Amino acid sequence: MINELFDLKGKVALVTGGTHGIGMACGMLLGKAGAKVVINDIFEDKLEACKEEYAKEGVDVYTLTFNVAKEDEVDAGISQIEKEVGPVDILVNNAGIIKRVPILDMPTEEFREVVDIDLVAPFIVAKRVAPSMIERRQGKIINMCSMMSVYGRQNVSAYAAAKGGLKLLTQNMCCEWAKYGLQVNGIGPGYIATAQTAPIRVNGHPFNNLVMTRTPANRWGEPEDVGKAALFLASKAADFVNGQVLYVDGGIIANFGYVEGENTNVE
Ligand code: NAP
Ligand code: GCO
Repeated sequence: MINELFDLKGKVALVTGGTHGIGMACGMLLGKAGAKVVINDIFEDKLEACKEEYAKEGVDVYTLTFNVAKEDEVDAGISQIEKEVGPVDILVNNAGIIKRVPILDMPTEEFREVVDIDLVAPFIVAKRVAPSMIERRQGKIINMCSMMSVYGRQNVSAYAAAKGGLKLLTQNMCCEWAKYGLQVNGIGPGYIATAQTAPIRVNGHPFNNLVMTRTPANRWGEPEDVGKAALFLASKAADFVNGQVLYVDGGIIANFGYVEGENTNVE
């Protein structure tokens, strides 16, 4: 009974941006749960390289190169997946970028690029796979949000605006598609140790210290922490979970913060 809840045999899962980091962790666990996993990336060489890593863990992935922000490439890509693998049952809209630039220094084109990939692209890909899910009265869409879906922070305005929008887009997809048997949810990772956060994760970097003190679990998350949440949301166990963002953040969102040596336990 319990294993059946998380058994994804016979399901086709598409993970965008799945050649490393959080996307790979999601693809790996969905594959280990029995799904036929399709990994997308924008660069062919990275897709070839990741196949070996997946295979080492016993997961044979199908790979496809397309830019998630280009609607014609997404349309052609999904058509190829439907033809060669099968209709998409599970979509993980994981691909994303970040640019850490103060608003006053950020060229509008760069702002648009971040929003295009982090917000418009999940719209494009979900809109392309949803009709088949609706026809089959089943489907799981998981949008990779962020704690920046609810928090701002200096220098990540485009990213936070996109991830905030992605939270509400997730809720709207739920409003329109839940009645057809689709479950649409988000995952909001906290600070996770990947290439994306490498620049701010070096020991001694002030930001690394901030994350360690602001995160009650007192550690950076691992991509696998997020992959487990994706497995849950992709499984039967989450069939009545809809329009939610599941934060995988070690408690950081729940925590106002503290300073060493504070003495607030006073009458
Ligand atoms: P990452 O290491 O930068 O990986 C992002 C992936 O997206 C890469 O595989 C990248 O491919 C791919 N990608 C970027 N633009 C693309 C495009 N136009 N078309 C197709 N693929 C594209 O990031 P990560 O840390 O694993 O994060 C994955 C997701 O989680 C992102 O949406 C990120 O915003 C979100 N997130 C991350 C954290 C964190 O702390 N790491 C926290 C919250 C949310 P290339 O490598 O070939 O460019
Ligand atoms: C940053 C980090 C964050 C994380 C993540 C936190 O510069 O603050 O990169 O944006 O990527 O989104 O949830």
